[in-house]
Amino acid sequence: GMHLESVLRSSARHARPAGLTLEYGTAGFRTKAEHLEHVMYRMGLLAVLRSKKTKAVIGVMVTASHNPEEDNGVKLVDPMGEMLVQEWESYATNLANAEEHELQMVLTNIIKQESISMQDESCVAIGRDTRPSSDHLSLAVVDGISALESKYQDYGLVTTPQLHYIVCCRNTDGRYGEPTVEGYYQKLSKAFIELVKQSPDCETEKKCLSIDGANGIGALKIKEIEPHLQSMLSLQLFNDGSNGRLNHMCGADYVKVQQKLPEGIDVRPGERCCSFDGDADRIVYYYKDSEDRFHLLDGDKIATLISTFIKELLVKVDLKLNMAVVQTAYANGSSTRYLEDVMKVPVFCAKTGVKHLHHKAQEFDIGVYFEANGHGTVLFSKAAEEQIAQLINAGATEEARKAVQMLANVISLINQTVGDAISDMLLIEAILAIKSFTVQKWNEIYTDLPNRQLKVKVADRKVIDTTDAERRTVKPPGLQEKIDELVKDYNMSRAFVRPSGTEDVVRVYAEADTQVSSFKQHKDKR
Ligand code: 16G
Ligand code: ZN
Repeated sequence: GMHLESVLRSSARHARPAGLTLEYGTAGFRTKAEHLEHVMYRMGLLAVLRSKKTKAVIGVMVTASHNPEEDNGVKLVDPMGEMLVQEWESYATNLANAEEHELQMVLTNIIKQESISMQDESCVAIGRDTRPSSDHLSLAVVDGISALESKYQDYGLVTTPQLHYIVCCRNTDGRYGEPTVEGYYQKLSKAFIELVKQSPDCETEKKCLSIDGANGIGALKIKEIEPHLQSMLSLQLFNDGSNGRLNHMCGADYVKVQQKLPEGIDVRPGERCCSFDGDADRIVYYYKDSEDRFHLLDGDKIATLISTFIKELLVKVDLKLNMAVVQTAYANGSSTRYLEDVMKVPVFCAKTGVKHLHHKAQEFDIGVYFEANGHGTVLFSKAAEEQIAQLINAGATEEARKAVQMLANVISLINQTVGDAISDMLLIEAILAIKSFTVQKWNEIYTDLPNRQLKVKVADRKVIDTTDAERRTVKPPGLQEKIDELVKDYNMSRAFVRPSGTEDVVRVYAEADTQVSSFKQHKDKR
């Protein structure tokens, strides 16, 4: 048809580099920014098709998250603010890899297979991070959208979770909130202030938190939300992008993997700090003690803090909602043991990648999910939200009324569409204030097992195949037996290998109750 001719004409302006094949992986497409123009254009096209198919606004986010500044990437956001449904990932891959002369055929196939009616309305919401390449690349997305004569709205510089929030608001008639960045600030800050007002020392103590903005979009947005917080939280922002490079020696991924302080942040002993990643969908906390030792509070510690808090509130209001925590293989064994044995909260393990955790968490009235790397949120079922809303002002005691109000505010404060560094940070800060917890006290809830994470370059990472939520390998033969052999000489030990979904490497994880190697004894024994 006529539309597809204009698609091909504009496509010539965003030519695909010969021989480049990419895959829509765990977090969309991700590679060097200079190789992505055709992908952006084509994702603009795909977003329009997805919008027509779902009869809803679809999001396109241009970001490469925690990856280096010269990289970029793109992912699509589905109507409820969720990740693109898995069945469409292969359409994305096919479209990105099609030769120029195949483009029309690939598009026609998607339209046919999904029975898309091209006359239907469509609208795409676009967002981008602060990378130098993002502006230009997001214009290529616009070009794709325009080639199919679709409506769109460019929200410009936003965090990934802000775009997810906006898409969800747009498709729920504003029931989730006002579909603007300002609406997001208002929703979150109102809930935060109401929560913090419940803390015992709210009048006396100013809570000071140091934030490493990873020189990215999160820093920009922290500056915007701060005036809304009415001095209920005093923030000190570092790595705000004014000198350093994005994610360079800083940010949540650096701090988690290196297990050390980021550069560019001034840390006094005992002071609470946190790091965002490059698109502000991850957060980790940390502090240094008086002996200069570094202590990390990762996604597992955050999941524990939040789920404990919610469970305590549920007991106070006498609501029988089922709550579970969803983790990945990377979750520290101590966190799993604490949640199951002490908190009596059921814990489930999902494959790496937000979509897997999110999906599992949807099975419960309240599903708390966090990856150890700091990506996570809390999902409340519709039934849970309704039960909580009905109890407002109906509590038997003052304490129960307060607890219901707090639950309602937790629901407003948490970004249920996706993990969100700003929203998670505000919830954590509110919980610490309400419980009068210092960061040390939070850290002492349980003690992490020492652990290490490495990446190994191999010829073909796809020869490794895993099962049991990536905790065991089934291929190549013999590998799992070798791992078992090494692990069995240590207490509380666990190790696994898995092919990365975002890089051409194999990841290796190990933990045990000691960092001292028994390798020597092991050899002596034989
Ligand atoms: C992506 C995922 C993240 C996961 C990471 C694992 C999303 C939005 N992001 O960044 O959740 O932890 O990939 O990467 O799903 P890996 O497969 O290379 O270890
Ligand atoms: Zn991210």
